[in-house]
Amino acid sequence: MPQPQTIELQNYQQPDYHVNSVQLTFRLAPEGTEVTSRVIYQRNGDATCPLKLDGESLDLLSIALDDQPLSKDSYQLSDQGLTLLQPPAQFTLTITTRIHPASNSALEGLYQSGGNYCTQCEAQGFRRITYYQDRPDVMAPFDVRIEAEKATNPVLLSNGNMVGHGDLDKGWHWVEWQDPFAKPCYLFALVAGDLAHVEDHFQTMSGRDITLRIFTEAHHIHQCDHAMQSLKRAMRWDEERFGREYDLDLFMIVAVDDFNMGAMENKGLNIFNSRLVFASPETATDDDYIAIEAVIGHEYFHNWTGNRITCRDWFQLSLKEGLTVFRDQEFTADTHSHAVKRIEDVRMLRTHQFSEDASPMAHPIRPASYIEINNFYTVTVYEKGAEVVRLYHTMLGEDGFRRGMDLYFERHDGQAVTTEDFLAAMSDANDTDLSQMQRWYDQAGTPTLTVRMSYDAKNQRCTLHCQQSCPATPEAIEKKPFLIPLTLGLLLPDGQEAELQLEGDAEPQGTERTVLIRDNAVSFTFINIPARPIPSLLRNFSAPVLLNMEHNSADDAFLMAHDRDAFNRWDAAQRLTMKIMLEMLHEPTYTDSALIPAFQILLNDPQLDLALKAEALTLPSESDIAEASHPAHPAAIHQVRENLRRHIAEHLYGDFEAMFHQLQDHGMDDTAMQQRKLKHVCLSYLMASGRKEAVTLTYQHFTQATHMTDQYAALTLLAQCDCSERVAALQAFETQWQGDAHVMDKWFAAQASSPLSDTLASVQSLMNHPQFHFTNPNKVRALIGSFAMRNPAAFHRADGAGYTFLREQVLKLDAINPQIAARMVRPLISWRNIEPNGSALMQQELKAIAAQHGISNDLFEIVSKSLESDPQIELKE
Ligand code: B3K
Ligand code: ZN
Repeated sequence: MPQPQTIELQNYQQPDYHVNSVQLTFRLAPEGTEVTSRVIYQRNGDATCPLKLDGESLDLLSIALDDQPLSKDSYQLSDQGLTLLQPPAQFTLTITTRIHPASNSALEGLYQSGGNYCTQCEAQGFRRITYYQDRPDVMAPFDVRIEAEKATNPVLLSNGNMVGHGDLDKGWHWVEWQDPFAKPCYLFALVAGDLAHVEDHFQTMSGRDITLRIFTEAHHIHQCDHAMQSLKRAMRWDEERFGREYDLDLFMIVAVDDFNMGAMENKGLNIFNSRLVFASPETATDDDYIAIEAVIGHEYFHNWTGNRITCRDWFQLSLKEGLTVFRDQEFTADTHSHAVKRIEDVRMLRTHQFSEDASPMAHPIRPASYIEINNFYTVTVYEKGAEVVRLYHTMLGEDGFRRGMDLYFERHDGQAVTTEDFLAAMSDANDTDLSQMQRWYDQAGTPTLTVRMSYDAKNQRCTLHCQQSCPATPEAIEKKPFLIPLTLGLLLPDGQEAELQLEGDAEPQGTERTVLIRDNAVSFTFINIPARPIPSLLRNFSAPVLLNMEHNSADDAFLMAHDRDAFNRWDAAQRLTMKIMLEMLHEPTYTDSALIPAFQILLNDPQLDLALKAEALTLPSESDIAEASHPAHPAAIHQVRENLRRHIAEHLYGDFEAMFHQLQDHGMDDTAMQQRKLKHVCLSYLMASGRKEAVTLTYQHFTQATHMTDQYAALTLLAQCDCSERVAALQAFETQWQGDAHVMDKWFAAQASSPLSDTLASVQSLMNHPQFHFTNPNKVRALIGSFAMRNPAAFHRADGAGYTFLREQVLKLDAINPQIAARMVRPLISWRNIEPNGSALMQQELKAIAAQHGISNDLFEIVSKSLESDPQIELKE
């Protein structure tokens, strides 16, 4: 196959033509939609140059320049687009194309979902609608006219404000929309179909009334209230925390069933995967409720960070995504709990991003090259990107950060900019040199921060010796030092915090402070420290690094009990249990005397927030342990984790049982959610004991459940246990919920993530279930994704059948939906970190995929990069 083209950041050039305005007319038909675009172009510069328009899978019906049909020799047409050879300096280009929404299974461009029309244009879907300069730095106001059969498509939506509508012949009608804000074409959206809506209103801080509408198929309309309330909370929060007000008079959300990701921030017309809109206590878990609120917030917040200020090019993706994730994290934290949100985010970062950063797909948050940009909507660009934004917040404080944001909005509103522009705004607004921050954008890999403490009792001096290093990653072998803020406290033996006075300070400056590490090695000496302290480092996870500090188990147990930083109390528990499990991998009978008493104190501590308890009692995941052990033996890791859970459960059975019965949750408020969370951690330990009575209790919890949170937690636990209650619960759940596609996704996921030995066979047979559809990404994620990404023990079975299954599914998917295929293949790419037998089998499947003719660029990029030589090994040679 011809080598696909690599796009490089260093080759960026401004567009050859600006666009003054865009008028689009759609005549909708499932098999042949006609799109007419009328665009006014203006040359950017003096010299004559061709106009290159992107276009894919389009039938060109007509083309005219200033309303004169163009002769065939004045343009060139290819699979990639259309080039006007010698256009004038300013002109109107009118192009009509035909596209095929009904057969568009890639879900990019204009496609149908459940008979309704919708679009997805980010990153490069607009070129599947019409010929255009499909790049984010071409911004223009859009006017859109939609014509369609009225009976089947009574609702016709696009961005901005509706400015007219009327009837046409033969039962058709039209609607016109105008979006006054110049936007890149990736934010264009169109929705048409038979949709109902709920409506509400929001009064902005300046007193404007905004109409809010959520559209869905009529039978889901009663499940939209939580999404609507979340939207209103998000709008208020953005005003209060960032001073940002909504700018149009109408804000719409549409829920669709077939969607490649979670949601899309199209200007004034967000399109959502319906999984992230619908919620009722009977059908959605507490986690679903929180996720819906977060994603509604995220897409809404893009209106300022993404839409009003957008990216100059796709290398800058983290400019909008990292920043908007940071904003949605803060929204959730302010609305619920800062500590719990931070723990969840760090857990996710460590499990998914640290492993990506250690994989052949490691890339900086601003990559320097790509083959397929859709492959870079990653945990690195999003979550590590958000951590980098958080670094400014940690170093500058809330007020300094806000000054930086205000300057960023003031300078760049209406522009397409770069991450350097963001850095400059933060720096200039605070009169601080932050240039070293640039390395976080340019270098991949997770830095390790090694800290050694020395204490001089005679002079009461405590010194922290800090060193940083970062492994080689594909873009660079040698790394320059990062700017790392280290937030810390020093705990004295009585549990009190020491006053922190750095050598040279006139006086102590509180008991917590953030020191900046700029070089590879640096020391900080604190004076007047009356006794040898136990350091509490990297509080609130002040930087996305691996902390390497020689804490013994007693220190960790001490920090678990006394650290006043809730995050670090949790992290001490993680470190303690991680250390035990790593020991157990070598010595299965290993026990640690500090653990059980520490867990018992934690479980029964009346002061501690329930959700924090639940987090602290949850062991590091199998993927986290795999990340910490080289090479990883997934089966042994699973066994060790289960053994430790059983050990804890046997010792604390009575405590877990008492706590389970004591927690009485009612309703959907934060307290009830926290109670359920802890209750289910207790139930999972009871099940880990292997006692029959625990199975009976879980089954009872399942049958008596009135909330999906309870029902699904019990179902998941039963699905992991080889018992008759498993069969009964799975059957009852299926019978009850076969009419609800989203709840059925949970049923698929519960089975696919069970570590039982016959899971692969069940997954294979579930692919023939009437509710499973290969063309629906949610189904693929629930069944194939859960098996390959959330079930290491089953996926890595020794005979390699899990890998073969994934290869077969990925190749089938690639012909339908390359974006999803390229997502699903990822569990295979970490083959270098797996024990030799599994590693060879995984590599073999990757090679088999690479050898297939005609695979998509999406899949090619991931597979070829994962097979390229290892930078770590090159380093050693
Ligand atoms: N910006 C979209 C993601 C688009 C993904 C394109 N492959 C959703 C979001 O991050 O808000
Ligand atoms: Zn986003």
